[in-house]
Amino acid sequence: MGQRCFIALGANLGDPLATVTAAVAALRKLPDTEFVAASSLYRTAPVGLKHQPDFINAVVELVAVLPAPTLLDALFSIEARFGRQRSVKNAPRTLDLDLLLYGDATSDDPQLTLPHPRLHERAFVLAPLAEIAPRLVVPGRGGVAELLLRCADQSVEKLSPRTV
Ligand code: PH2
Ligand code: MG
Ligand code: MG
Repeated sequence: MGQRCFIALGANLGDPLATVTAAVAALRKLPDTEFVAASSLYRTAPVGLKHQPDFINAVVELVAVLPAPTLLDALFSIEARFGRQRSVKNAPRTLDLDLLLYGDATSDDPQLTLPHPRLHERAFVLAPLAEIAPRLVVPGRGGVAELLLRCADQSVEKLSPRTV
């Protein structure tokens, strides 16, 4: 039996719409995983460092037979393929892939904290997550729909397929 996993995609450098679309296609092809769903793309205001371009965000659901650290390595290699450079925290990026949830696993490991430590307070994650898994409960945090209501002050815009 695999683990139900959710991955957040984010990009705000280069051609973020094309990058996130291509990254979803790369996630579809990951070995030892079964692709379940991809959210719409969202245009979102930057959270954290304000003076940077808007992001394109999305969330993908898959079932993974891979152990979480192996899945994380696979995500890092997709980021690298899309030209990700690591500088300061929250810097603009060509592609960020974050493992949000790995089944019900909880972990305090700084290399891989599960659930993702900030997912419950970020509309740019919760809006696409609630779109594909509206009844999902984040261990220790609560239901995604309720969590999203609490971030109503954060601006996210769902893009219609025509704008993508
Ligand atoms: N990612 C961050 C910091 N801030 N803001 C938005 N809107 N979208 C992101 O993906 C994002 C962010 C760190 O990973
Ligand atoms: Mg991130
Ligand atoms: Mg990241």
